[in-house]
Amino acid sequence: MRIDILTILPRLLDGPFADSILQRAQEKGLCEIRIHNIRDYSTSRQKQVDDYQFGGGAGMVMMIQPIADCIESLQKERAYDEIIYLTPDGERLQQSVCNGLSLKKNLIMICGHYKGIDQRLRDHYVTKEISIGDYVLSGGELAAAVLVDSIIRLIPGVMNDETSALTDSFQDNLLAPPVYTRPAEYNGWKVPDILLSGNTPKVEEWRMEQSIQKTQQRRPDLLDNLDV
Ligand code: 6GU
Repeated sequence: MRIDILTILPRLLDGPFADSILQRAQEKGLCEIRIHNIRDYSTSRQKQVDDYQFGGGAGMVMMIQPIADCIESLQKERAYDEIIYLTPDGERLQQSVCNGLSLKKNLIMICGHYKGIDQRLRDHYVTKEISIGDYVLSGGELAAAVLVDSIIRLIPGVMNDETSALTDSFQDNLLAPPVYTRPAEYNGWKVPDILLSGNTPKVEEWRMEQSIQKTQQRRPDLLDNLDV
């Protein structure tokens, strides 16, 4: 998979992809993440990327030209499955969206700033608009990092234990059960006996019960579209 990210703050994205799972995924050639500085594509003398909004009002708008030229130059090289705009007024991200995007080959992500990008970019280039939750960030970069992470870890071969992505919270609309590791007793706090029993079917049954109980308590909304 290849992901091209368009931003006016490329340095914000240096960190998130340089470590751990995302770094290894790139080294193994399972994904390629390219950051593009939108300012590099501005044809204006001052490398302008934003301007006042028509109709007046506070806040700048990101201009069409630099972003359109960047997208078109990328499209000359390859076909893109989705052009995603990260924006608080997009569709709220959930696991099913991550699962779907993890099957794609080429993605573009556009990080918005200020009042956002000129609506004509959304009308003519953008194919998907995503928000990562009901709160406002100062720009789309951190949201793009979240989205990339959530997608890349699902690509086969990226995680050490491939089954572990399948047992995440949300993967079956249930929250994950509690987990324990050694020692079996610490400070008098014991690990549930069932986990030490070696009885795998009973352990699985217990985990499922715990998942359902936790989901009922914390996220009853998830149980409305349960498919177990
Ligand atoms: Cl995608 N962008 C910004 N600026 N804020 C957000 C968001 C995105 N998702 C939630 N809040």
